[in-house]
Amino acid sequence: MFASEKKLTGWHIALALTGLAIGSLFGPLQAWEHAGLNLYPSLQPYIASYYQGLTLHGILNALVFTTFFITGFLSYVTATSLGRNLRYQKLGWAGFFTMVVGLVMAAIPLLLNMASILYTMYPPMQAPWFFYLGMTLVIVGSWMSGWNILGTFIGWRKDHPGEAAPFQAFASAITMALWQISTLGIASEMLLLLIPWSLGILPGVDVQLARTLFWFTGHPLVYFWLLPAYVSWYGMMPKQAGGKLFSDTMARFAFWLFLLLSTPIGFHHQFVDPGVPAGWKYIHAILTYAVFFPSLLTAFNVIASLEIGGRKRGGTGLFGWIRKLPWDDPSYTAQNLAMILFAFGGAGGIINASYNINLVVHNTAWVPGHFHLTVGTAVALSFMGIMYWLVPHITGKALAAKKAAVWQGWLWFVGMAIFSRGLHWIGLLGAPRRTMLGVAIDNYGNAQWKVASLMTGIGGTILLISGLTFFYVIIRTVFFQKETAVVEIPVAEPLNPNEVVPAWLINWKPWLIGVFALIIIAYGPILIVLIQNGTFLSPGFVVWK
Ligand code: HAS
Repeated sequence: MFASEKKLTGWHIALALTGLAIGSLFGPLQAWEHAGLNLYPSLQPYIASYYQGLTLHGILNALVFTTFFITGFLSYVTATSLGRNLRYQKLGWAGFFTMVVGLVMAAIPLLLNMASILYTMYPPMQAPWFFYLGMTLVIVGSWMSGWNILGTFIGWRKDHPGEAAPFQAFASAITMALWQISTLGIASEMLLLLIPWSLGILPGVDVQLARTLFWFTGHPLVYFWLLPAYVSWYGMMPKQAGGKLFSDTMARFAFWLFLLLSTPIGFHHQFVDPGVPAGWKYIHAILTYAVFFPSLLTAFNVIASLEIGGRKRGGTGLFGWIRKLPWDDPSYTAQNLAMILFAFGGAGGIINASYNINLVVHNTAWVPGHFHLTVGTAVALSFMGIMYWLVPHITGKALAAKKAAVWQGWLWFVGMAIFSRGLHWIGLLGAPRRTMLGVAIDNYGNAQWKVASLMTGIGGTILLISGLTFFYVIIRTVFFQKETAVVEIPVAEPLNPNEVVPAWLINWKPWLIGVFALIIIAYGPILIVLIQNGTFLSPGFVVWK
């Protein structure tokens, strides 16, 4: 029944993996550079510098891998969990091809070292207009996939008035709604500022306004990455563990809270920006503390669900159930390990969010330490875990090298624990982020940085081995596996089969009103001030050549 969706999702995953394969190769190069071994000169003339490598790493991993995987995965999950085909098949493919065209347009200047402006694309660093247009098309393509998902979901609701949709589809629809709303910031930045500026239509750019529009999207972007992992943690992993979802109602409530609270908090990335008054930063800091709660609800609900599974499998005692979890299942193991490191990444997030403590860590290596635990592990390792059942499900082939796949998850866990510990530590010692630390250490003569930077090198090496193992397993499965298998989609049932989802968790209207009201309160007045005071004067700079 879902042959066309399988094809669509399969192509999304193929592109996602291409992005990951190229992007992640630069990770170890950066890690080794920090440890004093700079291999970038040996890549010349193909890769000009550390900064070109870092830009490719950020864009291909954090933007390309994630966006292709998420749009493909959520499209499939929505269709299968609602038990109906995607409503607009052609739109799904149009979205995919728009993303591919955008990717090619952005990739050319990236590979030619014309757009080494890092994944945050901060002006006044300036890339050619077709780079910005390419990135915009990737977003427009993802919108189209979102319209398809939301259209399918709306179609189901029309046929089932007043009913609660299956959890996986509900959670996918919320994630896509969040994406549609939050990307209005970056779309405005691209269309109104960066593209006209790079074409010479605008005389200059207002850096403060551009950064504000960027972070309007940049923060909810992290939940666009995280929520598909949560779809699996809530909606699939309890089944893989042999358990049930402890509270379906609480899970839905957490998703609504993410929709409500993800966007109006972007200023926590701009605590040191001089053009934003402290009062606005304060409001965003408070709301950032609020968005911590749905993740705390998630920790409670998901661990309780896994415990049910562990106990059903014969586990006893306070912690004895943990040993009984299916640690021989690579899909499960990768995701459970991802969760454990996420607890540390989340704790670091609250430090970042605290206005005064942020001043200690902002723009230091601490921040990449934080986001390698969150997007680099909670998200990326969970997606790898999901692919360990999704790729066999789509191809009809049994997962090859299962033991190696289990090891892959552990290697990522250990490698990332060491790597991010090194980055957090060296950041606390004052090492800046996005800097060739190998050079800086010698010039600043800070001996204290040596051990921590060595840890990033060791962790990066283990991560490289893990990444290669992942691709070995996937390539063997797709191209060389002869054994066939019928792999079911894991669908977690609620613990209480009589659990009734209350109407206020089914009805979208009040939540959407709340979302827009909060955005207007948290962003409206300050955006008006920033636009009124906008000085579009800054020329573009190419600082990386
Ligand atoms: Fe963040 C910077 C605050 C979450 C990603 N963040 C970044 C950047 C990225 C990023 C990429 O307030 C850098 C951007 C740049 O380039 O400049 N972040 C937070 C907060 C949270 C948070 C409060 N971040 C994420 C997630 C990300 C992500 C998720 C990606 C997916 N972050 C910040 C701030 C900055 C920032 C500031 C700016 C810093 C600066 O100055 O530049 C929270 O949402 C975190 C909540 C998480 C938890 C953890 C819950 C744990 C769970 C798992 C439990 C299960 C277990 C398993 C333990 C509360 C759900 C046990 C089971 C067994 C069986 C054993």
